[in-house]
Amino acid sequence: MYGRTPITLDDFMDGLVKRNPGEPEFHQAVKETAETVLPLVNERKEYREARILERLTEPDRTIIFRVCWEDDKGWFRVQRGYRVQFNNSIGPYKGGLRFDPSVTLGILKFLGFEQTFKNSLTGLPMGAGKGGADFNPKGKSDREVMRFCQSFMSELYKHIGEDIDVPAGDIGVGAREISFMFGQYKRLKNEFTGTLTGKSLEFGGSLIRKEATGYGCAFFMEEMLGHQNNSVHGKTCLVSGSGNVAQYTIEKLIQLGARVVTFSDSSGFVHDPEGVTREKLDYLIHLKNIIRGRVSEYALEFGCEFYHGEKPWKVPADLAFPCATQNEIDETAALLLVENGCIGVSEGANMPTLPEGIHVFQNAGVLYAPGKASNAGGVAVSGLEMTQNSIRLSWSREELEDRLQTIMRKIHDTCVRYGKGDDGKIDYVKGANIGGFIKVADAMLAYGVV
Ligand code: NDP
Ligand code: 2IT
Repeated sequence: MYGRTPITLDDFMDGLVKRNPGEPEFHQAVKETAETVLPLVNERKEYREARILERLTEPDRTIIFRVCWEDDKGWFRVQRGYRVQFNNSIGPYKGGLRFDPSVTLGILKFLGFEQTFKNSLTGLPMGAGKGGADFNPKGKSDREVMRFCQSFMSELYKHIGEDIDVPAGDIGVGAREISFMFGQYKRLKNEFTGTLTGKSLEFGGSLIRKEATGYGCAFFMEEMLGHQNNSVHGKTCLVSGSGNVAQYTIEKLIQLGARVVTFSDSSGFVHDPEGVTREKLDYLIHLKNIIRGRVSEYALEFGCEFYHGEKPWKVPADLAFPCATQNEIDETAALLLVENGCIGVSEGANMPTLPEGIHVFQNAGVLYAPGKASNAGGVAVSGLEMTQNSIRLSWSREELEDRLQTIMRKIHDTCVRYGKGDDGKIDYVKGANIGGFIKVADAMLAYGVV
């Protein structure tokens, strides 16, 4: 019986798939982690007997609710809202909200599971959660988004709180959505607390939060290259996405002296061989955040190529930063990147590389950082926003960027500590998984059977 004797990965996964049918992204995320963590669990009797991995893959609680709202034409709309409170062993549930038509329970479970390890890696006291809705903010008026956010929060507020569960942004949830949701939360609870992060600066937000995921993703690449006496400076970089994470990955890469030649949205990608400059990035940020337009308009404005329906991975470059969504680099794309000379991949998105793609990178000796390590900067500064809210003080931009950089360096150190092989090569997947796992597992052990 499992617990007394070791279990194989196949048997563990069979059980998980049976218990969670129709959730392929969740299966994928768990398998990627179990591959490196299960040997440790099998080896350490106390983890095995406490069935830590089974407990870690079962969310504490899943809340699913109806969200009704009225569109500008007066029609009623019905959406499904979720909050997956995954694990609060080391702190209040913490993680983003995603508004996208593709949102399902399985997607949010994969994201919540990843968040458990990511939040642990930051070294801050944060448990893990994820939520959202199958609502598409694209093409909606500000008033429609406001009505949706208010209706969504009218249910969610019952389940969250500054010491219970602290949501933030993710795909489709940026400053506008967080503001509407915080306004409604404050009204319903009649309290002003730091229950959401990613707030605007006027009402409790933190400097650097909006930049944090992207900056952290670039810093992590700088750490990996620095470990090999190399650097981002002068490198040609591919970025995918053009939202929050992509924008500030590009900004930091430009500051570090790299040349960013691609970015994308769900319609296709732009190739700008001369590189995105500060001025062009300002145009892109305005285009995506204010006009809410398409990246093809950048190509028209600056006379470069737009590739409809394609991803950027066929463009030759030194480094790749997938910052759009899950499963955007398959085996073919990974092979193409390697053939074209790519030496490093730092994931801004959550699980953007398929397992076959990861194996291609690892076999080719590419420095490959999984999102739970390389995109942890966002939630780390969310943690710092919670601290500032609790002490009712705001730290300076310099102090926060310094703290962010230190956290990313420590996450890199953790990956090296747990991921270094006998040949001296670093397996960042193993390092991040084991480094994130131990703290949560030890806390769960200490609590006994809960
Ligand atoms: P945004 O909504 O700001 O941007 C998402 C970007 O990805 C947009 O350019 C969007 O294109 C594109 N995109 C979305 N879905 C698809 C798709 N199916 N195919 C191709 N492109 C797509 O989200 P974020 O930048 O916040 O999030 C990006 C990724 O980073 C996600 O994986 C998220 O989970 C992860 N992440 C985010 C953090 C944060 O702090 N925000 C922290 C850590 C990870 P379009 O404009 O056409 O919709
Ligand atoms: O995936 C992520 O880490 C996020 N979307 C950010 C979570 C947060 O709480 O800031």
